[in-house]
Amino acid sequence: MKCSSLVSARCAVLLTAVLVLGGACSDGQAEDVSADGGADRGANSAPAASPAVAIENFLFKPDNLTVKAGAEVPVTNGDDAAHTLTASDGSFDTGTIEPGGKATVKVPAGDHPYICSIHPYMKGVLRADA
Ligand SMILES: [Cu+2]
Repeated sequence: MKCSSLVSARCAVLLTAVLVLGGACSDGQAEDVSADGGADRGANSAPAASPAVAIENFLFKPDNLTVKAGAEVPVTNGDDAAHTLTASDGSFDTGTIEPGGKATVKVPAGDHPYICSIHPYMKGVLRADA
């Protein structure tokens, strides 16, 4: 009587362990899927494969982007107001981009803080490795 109840207790423990392991496994798969689909490459990571900057609601998106040196980065203005993307060090300047318009900047090696010259509180950084 004592013996058999001990066995079934062990059995229950084993069963629980298997269930927990099974749960951990499917969690791992879910993480893999989200890692593949994750588009959240941003600050201080490897250069983006097809970098682009969008302007929405008076914000640069992303406002911190790493590209390859010499990369040409399209800048799209999705706002109803005109904007620019103007490097503070003079490396690049889109000039005025009208609402719905598009321009391209070529990013030389280095760190380049930029602003919108019409709305100087709009800020971002484009970086390129040498
Ligand atoms: Cu602006």
